[in-house]
Amino acid sequence: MIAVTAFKWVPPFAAGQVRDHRVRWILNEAGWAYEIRLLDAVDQKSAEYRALQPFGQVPTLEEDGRAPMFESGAIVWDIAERAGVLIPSDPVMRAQVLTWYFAALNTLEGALINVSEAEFFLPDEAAKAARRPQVLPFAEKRLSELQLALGDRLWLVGETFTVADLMMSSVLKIAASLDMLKAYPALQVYFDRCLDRPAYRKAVADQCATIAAHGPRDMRYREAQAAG
Ligand SMILES: N[C@@H](CCC(=O)N[C@@H](CS)C(=O)NCC(=O)O)C(=O)O
Repeated sequence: MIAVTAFKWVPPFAAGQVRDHRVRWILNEAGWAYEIRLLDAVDQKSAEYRALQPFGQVPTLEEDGRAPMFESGAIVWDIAERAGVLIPSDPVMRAQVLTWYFAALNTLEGALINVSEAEFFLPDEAAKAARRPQVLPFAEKRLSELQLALGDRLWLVGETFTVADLMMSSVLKIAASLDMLKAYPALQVYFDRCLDRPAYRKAVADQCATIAAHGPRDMRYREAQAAG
């Protein structure tokens, strides 16, 4: 059996955004059964979990007979490859898919996360206003470069949706959550096209259902803090 870790609960701004949605999405695309192993803040800090994920983050992938994995990018690629879905067999196309896959995780995600951290984690409007000029222009530059590179193509590589589009649209969810995509109409259309898939809808609906069924107390934040 395959098990994926996810949080019991996250604040509303993060519901549907937590990176286990990527792993659920590719597993749904592959048609592989899996179970979700729910974590709270105490579990996150435990030595048992750190042995699986040294940084205490989600997601991880555990599978009978295989070494456990962490890093959503590594997990999604591994599943796509083994299931034979969303990665073209042609080596030239495959290399292009890999290139865009890394571009999503390396070139776009960090820039967008900086904005997201400013908007969602800084304590007040003054702190946000001070931070925005340091992070927003760079993220906007990246989005505009991506839109230019995409041009009028439907997908990043070739004629069909690939794992590069899965990862890029998952990263663009960060921009969408910040209301940044509407300034890039072609990217917005591309983004909507990528998410228009049953495997994606189920991934996010399942994550949100779990979060809705729990609350902050289930995360045992105080106990985790008390434990040091
Ligand atoms: N690069 C990692 C990032 C994982 C990550 O940041 N996970 C977040 C949830 S989306 C998390 O677990 N945050 C809690 C923490 O860092 O303590 C990946 O893609 O798997």
